[in-house]
Amino acid sequence: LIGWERQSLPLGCGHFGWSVFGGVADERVQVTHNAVMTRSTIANALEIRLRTGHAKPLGYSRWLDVDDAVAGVSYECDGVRYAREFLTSYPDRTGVIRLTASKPGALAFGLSAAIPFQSPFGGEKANGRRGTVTASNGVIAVTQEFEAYGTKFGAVLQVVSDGRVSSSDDGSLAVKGATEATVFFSCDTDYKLCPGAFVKDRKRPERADVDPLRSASDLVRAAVRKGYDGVRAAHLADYRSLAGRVTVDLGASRDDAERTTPELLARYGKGERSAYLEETYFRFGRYLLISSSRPGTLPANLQGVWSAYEKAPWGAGYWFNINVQMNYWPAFTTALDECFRPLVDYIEAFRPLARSYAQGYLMGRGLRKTPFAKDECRGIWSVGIACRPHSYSGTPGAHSGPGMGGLTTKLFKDWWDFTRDRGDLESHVAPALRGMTDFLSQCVVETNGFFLSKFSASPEQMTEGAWRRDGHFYHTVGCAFDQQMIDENNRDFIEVWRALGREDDAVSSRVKGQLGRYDPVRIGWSGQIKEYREEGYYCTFGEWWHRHISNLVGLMPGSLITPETPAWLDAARVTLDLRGDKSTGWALAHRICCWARLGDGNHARKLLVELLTNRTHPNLWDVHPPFQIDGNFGATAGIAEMLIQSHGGCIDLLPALPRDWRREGSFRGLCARGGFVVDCAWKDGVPVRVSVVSKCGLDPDVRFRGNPVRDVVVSKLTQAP
Ligand code: FUC
Repeated sequence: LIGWERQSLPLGCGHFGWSVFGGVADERVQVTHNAVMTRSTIANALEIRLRTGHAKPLGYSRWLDVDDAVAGVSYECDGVRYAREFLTSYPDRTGVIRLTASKPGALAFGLSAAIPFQSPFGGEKANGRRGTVTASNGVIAVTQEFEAYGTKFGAVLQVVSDGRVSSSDDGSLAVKGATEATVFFSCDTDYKLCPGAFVKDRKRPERADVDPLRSASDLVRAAVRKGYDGVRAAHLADYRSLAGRVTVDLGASRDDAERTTPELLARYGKGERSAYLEETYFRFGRYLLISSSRPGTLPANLQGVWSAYEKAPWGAGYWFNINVQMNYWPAFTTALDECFRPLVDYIEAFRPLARSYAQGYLMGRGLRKTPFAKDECRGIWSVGIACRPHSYSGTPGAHSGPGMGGLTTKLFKDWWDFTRDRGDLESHVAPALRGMTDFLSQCVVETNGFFLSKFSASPEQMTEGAWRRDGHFYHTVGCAFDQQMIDENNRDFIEVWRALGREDDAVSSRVKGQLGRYDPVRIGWSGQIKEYREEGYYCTFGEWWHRHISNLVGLMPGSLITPETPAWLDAARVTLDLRGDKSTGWALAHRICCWARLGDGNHARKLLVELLTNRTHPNLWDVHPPFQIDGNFGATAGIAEMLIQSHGGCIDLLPALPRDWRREGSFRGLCARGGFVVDCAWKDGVPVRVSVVSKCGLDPDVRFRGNPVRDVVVSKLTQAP
């Protein structure tokens, strides 16, 4: 596990993920499929082994090319150079390993697949797992069955080679006398993303009417027919069409491009800063999102689509008190809005259940007396905390308040703002916002002239600190997290409703009566943004260095605290200073974004340095600990926020450019709200060449340090509506 976390190279096509180790004698490719679950946790799906028996390699190298999403291994052994290339293809739902030897006939290896963590059915926990691995005619077939939700999994590996391929009774294949060989792989499950997927207790979820082994073998057969070159070409065209939209040049040195990532990281940790490493981290963040979240797949979970665990930490779930939303923070600014679709599909699938929970919450907390009318809270989704492919946990409570819903709506509002796609606005954004607004606007109670969240909790903040046994989650009324996110959500809904030209209805009228009285930001005696209304000095309650900075969600991802509210902005700075610069992976990422929004590039960079020095594995995965991918995504978004922002009504160029990036640099393809795609080159920290593509014909208002930027080349793809 430690090797997997720190060293393996991730590849993925959303449907499944591969972790490639690059072993010489024994190559390991670990497979993850996010629907493969034991009870409430995603588990390692399959282990592929490729045994060469090679020893004492010379000139060994392994790599992951994030511009092409291809990994490789190469070394020399007994005078022969061996090479392997690995890729996973979204268009073909296939993984491919291509092996070659420099000497004709020198390539020989064994190929096998093993089902990890099998356990008997019928135990008390009903958590059995079993399966079969068989081999014949150059094909390995794997089937698996999970007792927990009855999930069926199928995988196929087929070898095509110019050598001899033989199959053995133990389910493995052997290749001999070859010069080249290609291993084609695919897998599938009978998971069906639909309301019936979410079940309580030990009920059986609704299943897709597919035989996963059959669909895996159909996919492999099609890939074999297409051939290695065909699959590779389709993969490159697909991957590059997303990855190639954006480039960021922070002034990297050419020498650094010749160094390995672990070496760069080690030097960086000792104070040798590398813009190349920072650029790579940014590219890697986008790479991970493209590899783990594509239309038709499950969303990226806490580990994206990579899990070698038997029991993944926090169940590899979708955690709605910041983690899953943070996964998608880079989606819009870095031009990957397609990658957001899986979260939309997922959320929409559990609406009926979420609605019943929402009703239970409001009635249970005395916030309403009667069940929902037919059209109330229709578009709602999770206000629970942890969700998984088959389970959906409850309502606000325990450690997080209803403001969680606003964190999700923010993504929907951004989806609309960045893409301006009216079809998505009508079918997805508006219903989602309306449903959540309907719910959140009922979570509040009029108190001393304010509308305050009656149950309220600032995510996971504890009295007496987490380290004390008698510490407990602090429950209150109207904490900053809930008030800010309810306020953001309600304003976003009104804006979207207006954009659609809709008449006032019950929800919008209620909201209009409440907006302006949520009192989302209060300043305390330390000059801080209070986390709690009853707080005096900073941290009257809770942990001083708490990882969540939930009193700043109106700064990021929200748009409540901006240069238009200077006193709040100052208080946000005080709060961040008091909270300190040490934290866990994703929490550092949130701080990077916040400092960027405060316009303090040097401080944002300081935290990026902290993240790369103390919270990043040699393979660039983020460390919470354990490995948690939200930090990769949050920091990628943070780097984009340092270069461009647009939440304040204009396109703000280089709002938080750190000293070390100032001399010369550029970005291409970053996006701004209003449907803009922006290129910008700078010298000595000042934009020198700026061009904007306006996708829906709006005129961009481009600013640098608050002043309009002249000489912007604007091209409009359509006329403004
Ligand atoms: C939130 C965080 C934890 C962890 C978990 C998955 O609850 O507070 O630190 O990241 O999600």
